[in-house]
Amino acid sequence: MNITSAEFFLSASAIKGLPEEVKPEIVFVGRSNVGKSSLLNSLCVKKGLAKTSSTPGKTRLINFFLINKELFFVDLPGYGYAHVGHAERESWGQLLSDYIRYRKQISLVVLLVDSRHPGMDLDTQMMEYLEFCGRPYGIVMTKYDKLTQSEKSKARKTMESCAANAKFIVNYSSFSGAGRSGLLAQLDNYSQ
Ligand SMILES: Nc1nc2c(ncn2[C@@H]2O[C@H](COP(=O)(O)OP(=O)(O)O)[C@@H](O)[C@H]2O)c(=O)[nH]1
Ligand SMILES: [Mg+2]
Repeated sequence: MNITSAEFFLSASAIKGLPEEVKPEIVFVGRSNVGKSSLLNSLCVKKGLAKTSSTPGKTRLINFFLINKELFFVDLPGYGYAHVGHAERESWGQLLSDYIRYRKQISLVVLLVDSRHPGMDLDTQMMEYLEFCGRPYGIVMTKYDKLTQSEKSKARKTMESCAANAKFIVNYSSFSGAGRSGLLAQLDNYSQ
C-alpha cells in the first residue's frame, strides 16, 4: 500500500471510547520502548505523528490514526514495563487484551520485537494469545540497524523458529527506512 494521508484520529482509555466508524484496523503492539512510535512515524513519513520517547511505559492509551481516509493504524499501549508478576494477561493490561480479543474490525496485528532480543517470554506469550484469539499476525524486527551482519542472520533464524505461524517477518530500521516498502507491501493484504 501507498500512504497518501495519515492523521491522528482519537485516543481511547477504555473500550467504550473506541471509534464507532467501522474500518479495517491494523494494530501495532509490542514491549514498551521497542520502537513502535518510531515505526509508525517512519511508515507514514510523518515525524511527530506518534510521540516517540526514550522513557518507557508512558503511553497507556489506544491511539487511532486514520490512513488514506479508509483504514486505521492502531497504536496499543506497550507491555512489559513495570511487570509485577501477575498473569501475563494482566501485565499487558485489560484494555489491551480485551481490545485484541473482541474488536471485530481488526484485520491484522503487527507484533514488534526488538531485533536484539528475539524470542523473549512476553513476546512469545503475546503470539500465543494472538493465536488463541484467532488473530492473523506478522512480526516486525525493530532497530535492525543496531545489529552486526552475523547477529542479523542469527536473530532472523531465532525469530523464524519461534514465530512459525506468523504471516510474515520483516526486518526494520526506522532510522534508515530499511524494511519500509516490504512492510507496506504486506499490509496491503489487510487494508480492506
Ligand atoms: N537504532 C535505532 N533506534 C531506534 C529505532 N527505532 C526506535 N529507536 C529508539 O528506541 C527508543 C524508543 O523508541 P519509541 O519509538 O519511542 O518506542 P515505543 O516505546 O515502542 O513507542 C527511542 O530512543 C528511539 O530513538 C531504530 O530503528 N533504530
Ligand atoms: Mg510509543
